[in-house]
Amino acid sequence: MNRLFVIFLAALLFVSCQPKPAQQPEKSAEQLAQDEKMEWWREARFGMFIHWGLYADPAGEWKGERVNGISEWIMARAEIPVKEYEKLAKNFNPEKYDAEAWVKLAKYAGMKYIVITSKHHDGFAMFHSKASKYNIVDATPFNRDPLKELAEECKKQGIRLGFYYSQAQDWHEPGGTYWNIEQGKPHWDPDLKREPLMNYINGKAVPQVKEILENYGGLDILWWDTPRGMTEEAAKALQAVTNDYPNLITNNRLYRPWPGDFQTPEQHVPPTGLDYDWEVCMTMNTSWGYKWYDENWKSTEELIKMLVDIASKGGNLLLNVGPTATGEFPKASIERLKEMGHWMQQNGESIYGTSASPFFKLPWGRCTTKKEKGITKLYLHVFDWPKDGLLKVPGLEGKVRDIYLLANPKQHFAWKFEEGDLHVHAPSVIFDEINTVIVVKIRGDINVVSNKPRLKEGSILLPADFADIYNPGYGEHAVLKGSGSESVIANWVDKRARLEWIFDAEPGKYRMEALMWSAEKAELAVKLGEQKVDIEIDSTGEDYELVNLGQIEIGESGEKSISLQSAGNTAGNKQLMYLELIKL
Ligand code: FHN
Repeated sequence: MNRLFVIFLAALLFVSCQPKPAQQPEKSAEQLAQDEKMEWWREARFGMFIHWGLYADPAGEWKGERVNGISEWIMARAEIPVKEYEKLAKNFNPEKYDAEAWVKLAKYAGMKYIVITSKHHDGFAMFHSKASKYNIVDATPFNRDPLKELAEECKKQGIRLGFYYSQAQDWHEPGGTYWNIEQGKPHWDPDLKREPLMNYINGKAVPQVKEILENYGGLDILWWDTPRGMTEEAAKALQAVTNDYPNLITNNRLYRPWPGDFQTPEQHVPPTGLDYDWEVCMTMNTSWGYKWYDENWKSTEELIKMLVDIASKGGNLLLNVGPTATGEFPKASIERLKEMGHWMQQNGESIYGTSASPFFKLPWGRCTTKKEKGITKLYLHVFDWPKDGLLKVPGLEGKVRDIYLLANPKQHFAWKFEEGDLHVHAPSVIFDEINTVIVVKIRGDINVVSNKPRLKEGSILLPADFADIYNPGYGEHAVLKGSGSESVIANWVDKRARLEWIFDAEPGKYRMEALMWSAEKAELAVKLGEQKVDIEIDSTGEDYELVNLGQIEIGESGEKSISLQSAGNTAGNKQLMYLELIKL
């Protein structure tokens, strides 16, 4: 027999002996088209948000007084009359604006797309618009279209571009909505004679959206915002415009409820993944627009860990920069972007095109994963290096072929499987102070036996680092400090923050306790599934104490959740409590 034919027969036999892959439900043509459209966006994981407008000039101060809140809201916060705010345009001359430098820095930081405010709630267009003279080319001495320059640079440097457009709130127009319109309140400027919403939608919003979609070389994203006072009629009029652009990605903020192509958790990271495309939008300090005295900067470490955390849950991060009225990025933003870029140059592979972590919880950090050519790669993001130099990957099953350092693939690590976990023997050297990425290369698929805690005839400990922390968008965020037995939930200040633990349990009656510290008498709402009990706890004094949270009864076996929310304490809005663990 011909040799080639034998090889062919052998290959055929091999193929037909392989176990059949598990049947995946077939995707509809619509889902396939959606996957195709979202492909680059899902792959990107990291983008830059830019909030730039007239508000960069007052930068948080009006008539010598500091105005509370985010700077792009200054017109509403300080109740500035339309005619007075308009005057800002006369002096707006961002001569140091350099689209090439902005794009270059975004790319260096590892960002794959930019979304910039083409018109924020103040109604001022940062692009040349025929639909309204209230725009940067016609109303300012600058006389350039910065968004055109940005679009050209993005094309040149190969980065995707999106425009933010405030479709409902337009504080400049008689028909535009404003923040408390839904409460029946009047616009703060009595001289702005009101008109129906559709006058503004048809007269400005629709024509401007047509302009931005037509004149900027084909946008990749249109980012709607704050659908306050929106009507279905208005949403449909705008949707009719976007319908002509099948590849355009839009968010969920056109109308309420509105699916869009992705959801937009703002100023907080969801504790778990979502079964929909999502993108966290986040400021580096507090304000979106430039505010000269906003020094509440997140550290580069926080930002890198945030990006990794989001990627490990299957989402994107849109990280904001608020340029100044001269057209420059604030120094603090530049520093952080460069430092993030430095980390991304070495570790970007562990972010781009990755999928969510297959693990329930990893006490030392996060995991992202990728599958290519029959190889599964696990990227272990080690935030807290185990002191004994032994990195335990819980419940992992698979044919490990190699383990190495992503920043230096020549550095390999020994491993063995022990008691169902993979143990990576890594010397107790801290490779990267923020986040060391170790790659586990596995042939074929992996299986993970979940390390979800299990409560059965006895006790269970639910440590702080197994809690999902639900933080409010704006306000103080409760945070996890440390890991394993040294982990603690700190900065639990906001009453809206909620801690939740998921675990498996058998039926029975259990006494519930929390190892915690509370300076004051406090109230806690404890929820087990739908059962809710309000508990008063005394001050724990100087140190942590096991505090009794009462009895709970579990009727049926299966997955359960316990959540804790503080109803406040006698100390007002100060640190409510610290919590180390829950014990059942
Ligand atoms: O009101 C705006 C705010 O100024 C900013 O643009 C953010 C970004 O997501 N969106 C709105 C608040 O949700």
